[in-house]
Amino acid sequence: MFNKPSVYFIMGTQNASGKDPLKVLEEALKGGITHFQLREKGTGALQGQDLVEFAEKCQELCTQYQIPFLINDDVDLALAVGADGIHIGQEDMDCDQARALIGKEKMLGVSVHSLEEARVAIDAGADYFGMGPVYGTRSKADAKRPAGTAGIEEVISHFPDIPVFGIGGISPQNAGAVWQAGACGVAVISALSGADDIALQIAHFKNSYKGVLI
Ligand code: TZP
Ligand code: MG
Repeated sequence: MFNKPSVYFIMGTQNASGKDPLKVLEEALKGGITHFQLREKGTGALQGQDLVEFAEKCQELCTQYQIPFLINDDVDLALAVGADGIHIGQEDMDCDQARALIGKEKMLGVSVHSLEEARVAIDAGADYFGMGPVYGTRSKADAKRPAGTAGIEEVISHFPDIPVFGIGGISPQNAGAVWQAGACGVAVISALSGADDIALQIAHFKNSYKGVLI
């Protein structure tokens, strides 16, 4: 489920760079992403029934390619479409509450920025962490300052059993430090959604783990 090197794709319709978001997702699934998160945010974001229908189509595609389908923040939507899990940030509901709502079987991902946040999330039954932004990002309006990889290393040294994904501004060219820090994967929006050849870009991410750059 969290084998290295994992490539976790995150996308909402706002990230599809003018392309059909479902085509972008299918290209990414064909190309070998290991996880997918629907993160529908900002002006023009799908809502209500439109969002449910879009999420159902994402779920169907992920099921077809046997890749876990997670939803950002929205537990009700995750339960409605039978997603495989949810991902929450520190400004969302408590991890305990999220775990209680989704039950034991679904995956719970949590964004953490410190050892203390990591401890709380583990106690609540988090399955993995997202940590960032590692580098500068234009994909999250309220992103904190770039944190580099020191925090990832620290959390992994204290909690070696929980998978950690680096997130924020990660490309195949700068992913090396994320792997070096011990992350199991990279979580990526723009470097995949904006790629001309998504499958090739995924291959480059996976090669970056072996220290092979293009
Ligand atoms: N959380 C921290 S940075 C970020 C999120 C959702 C955005 C990552 O997007 P990109 O385009 O890969 O920098
Ligand atoms: Mg959130």
